[in-house]
Amino acid sequence: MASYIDEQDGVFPSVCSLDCPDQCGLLVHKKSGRIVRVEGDPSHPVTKGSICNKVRHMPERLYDSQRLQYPLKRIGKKGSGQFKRISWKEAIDTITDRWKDLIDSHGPESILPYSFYGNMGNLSAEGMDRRFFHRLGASRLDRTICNSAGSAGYRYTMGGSIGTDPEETVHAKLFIFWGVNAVSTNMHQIALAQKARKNGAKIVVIDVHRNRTAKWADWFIPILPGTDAALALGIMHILFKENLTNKEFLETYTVGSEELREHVAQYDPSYVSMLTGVPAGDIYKLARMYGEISPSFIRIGNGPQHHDNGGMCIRTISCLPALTGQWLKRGGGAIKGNSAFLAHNSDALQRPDLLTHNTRTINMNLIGKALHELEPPIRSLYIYGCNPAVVAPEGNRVREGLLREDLFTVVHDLFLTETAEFADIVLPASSSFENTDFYTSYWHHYIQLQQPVIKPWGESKSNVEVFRMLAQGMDFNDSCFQDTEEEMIRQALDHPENPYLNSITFEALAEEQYMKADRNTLFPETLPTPSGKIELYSQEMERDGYPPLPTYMPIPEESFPLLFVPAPNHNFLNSTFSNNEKHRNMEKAPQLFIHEEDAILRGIANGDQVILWNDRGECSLQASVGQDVLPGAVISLGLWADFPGTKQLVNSLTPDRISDMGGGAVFFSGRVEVKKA
Ligand SMILES: Nc1nc2c(c(=O)[nH]1)N[C@H]1C(S)=C(S)[C@@H](COP(=O)(O)OP(=O)(O)OC[C@H]3O[C@@H](n4cnc5c(=O)[nH]c(N)nc54)[C@H](O)[C@@H]3O)O[C@H]1N2
Ligand SMILES: Nc1nc2c(c(=O)[nH]1)N[C@H]1C(S)=C(S)[C@@H](COP(=O)(O)OP(=O)(O)OC[C@H]3O[C@@H](n4cnc5c(=O)[nH]c(N)nc54)[C@H](O)[C@@H]3O)O[C@H]1N2
Ligand code: SF4
Ligand SMILES: [Mo]
Repeated sequence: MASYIDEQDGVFPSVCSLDCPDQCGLLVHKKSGRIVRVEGDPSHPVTKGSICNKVRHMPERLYDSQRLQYPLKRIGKKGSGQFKRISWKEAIDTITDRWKDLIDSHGPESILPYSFYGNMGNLSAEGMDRRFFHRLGASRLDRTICNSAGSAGYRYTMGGSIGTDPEETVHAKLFIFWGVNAVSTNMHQIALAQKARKNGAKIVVIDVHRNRTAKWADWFIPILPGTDAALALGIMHILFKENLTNKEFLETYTVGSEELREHVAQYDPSYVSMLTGVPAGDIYKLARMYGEISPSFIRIGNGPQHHDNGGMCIRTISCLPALTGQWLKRGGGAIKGNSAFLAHNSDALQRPDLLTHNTRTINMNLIGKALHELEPPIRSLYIYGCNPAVVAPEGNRVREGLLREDLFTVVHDLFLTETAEFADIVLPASSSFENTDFYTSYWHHYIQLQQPVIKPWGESKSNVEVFRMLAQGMDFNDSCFQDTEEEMIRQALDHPENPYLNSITFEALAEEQYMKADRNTLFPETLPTPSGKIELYSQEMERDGYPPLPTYMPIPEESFPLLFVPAPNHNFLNSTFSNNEKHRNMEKAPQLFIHEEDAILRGIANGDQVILWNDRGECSLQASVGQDVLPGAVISLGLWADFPGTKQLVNSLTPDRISDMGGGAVFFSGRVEVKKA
């Protein structure tokens, strides 16, 4: 396999490792052994050489003087951020000695891994780490913080993460960006829609915020948070009533269309208007557009599913394309996610068979609660590829939990993050440009290989390498802990169960750099649902205790007046880049968008510093007063994280309730009050 490490100068292929659907192909320019420039790879069929600003500035982050170079051990009080350099040997010995003691006295379940997709590489995020913790018998983590409610909801309708091939969407004539700020979070879907727009396509955005995507659209429909299922049901009501459905498609490819037709009679547009804040006239206009324009494509975002009713919401929206038969039209349909097409052999990669007894599973959204209340307690946390002190809900509870003197915490990251400040041992992580890995997008259909371009920064190490060392320290002799990265990739690609992966071998991938899933039909003949069809009526849902038909269920009331939606921003990637001066300057300030009616009531003027609070905590932001949100809702952008003593941590305010499906997070269903600071 090629390694570009020893080449001092040149341009080398690479892939963006961030948790972003676009998963861009990159070209990395090296001079005298250092990366001096990162640009898009023009030959990548989907991302075509354009990349976002965040990653264009990546060299600054790679060579940031703050980047961790050595293992550290805590010398000051817990959380005080005082550390001293130690050797890797001391770090690994300290961790494994402590874990051996804990296993003897309290069992392996006293240890909990806590990770997410800070690096989307399959080996980095769910490879050697999973093998290690399975073998250890540690408590298991349910990784629910991102899209699990939406995925669960979508699965009831479609059977899996199966959507339109985004490359086909250039043929669509109507785009609905539904709760997705794609200009910031999926820029190449915007490029494809822009191309279609030149051929006459119309762009509709449904969102709680007049965000960058809304400003770019032909028609922005503002909606009250958590009410999208009602809007989708109102559209269905009109489609059935006005005979705008595709009967042939419904008969051949779906189950339950008759039940659905009867069921949606109750979602009269005037009633739906009352629930959603969308005028009845607009509901008619939208439904008729959707019924008449074809092909139509819905990009379903993550926003609507970060609510208590998020699973059912996505379940409901995902029924729409079937009603008008869009799945058989080139470019028609929807994307929530597309991971099924590149599913690899995760059993071979993660080795669940190494776990020989039943262990408890902990929902990552409940980490604050778990650190305080769980019996028997969690006594050690190993955190990697994730920054829970900033990104997890009920943030104050999380940070108080991390302060527990008896909790032994290890954090593996590229920077001394807000979470790492609470660690007992900090380990330096190499960047993805320093590792071997393979990447599978959850939006487009390409698998890509990452081969190391530069040597690891300081003494930093990849996730795979650290877990190899930890396995050795724990005296695990299983040969899988000695597998090379190349061997692991081969094991993952050997997956006869996924026909879309048929022609993709390690050799071919090493040769090509990126390869497309073997998808040769617009729409799979049979879906992985119980009936093999699109399930408008789902017996499985009934069995699982949900209404079998798409249904609107309001989010619970809280005793504060304003719904608070703390969404991501343009120049950070979750909390990544929030420590970078340039990115912070591009964002200007952490803002709170508030409707002028709500602002006047509270004596708040544009640009005022305001305090937001509820039972869970408080936070301070700068007011942006106007009409970018509906009255009754306020919106912030970005996971800012000044530390310590910051008041910008929006997750101090977010609830750790669990959504209706998939154990998902409900970041956008909390309520606050706001006053001038
Ligand atoms: N620049 C940038 N790109 C990113 C990220 C980032 O932080 N920054 N994060 C990455 C990750 S991990 C993810 S999961 C994706 C997420 O990207 P998206 O899928 O775009 O999801 P969000 O940005 O969470 O929310 C999208 C929109 O939903 C809106 N929203 C909130 N509640 C509701 C609702 O009830 N109804 C409707 N209709 N809209 C609602 C918000 O106002 C927001 O504009 O982006 C990825 N890409
Ligand atoms: N209020 C609010 N909260 C949210 C959201 C929201 O919209 N609003 N979005 C939620 C969503 S959708 C998500 S996905 C989560 C994301 O939350 P996180 O997964 O915590 O994402 P990041 O904040 O980007 O942190 C990723 C960390 O991984 C580190 N990292 C990168 N590469 C590697 C590597 O190879 N090895 C190791 N060991 N570390 C690495 C980075 O330096 C960074 O510190 O946040 C959730 N939290
Ligand atoms: S963050 Fe997204 S848009 Fe930016 S380079 Fe990476 S994959 Fe592309
Ligand atoms: Mo996410």
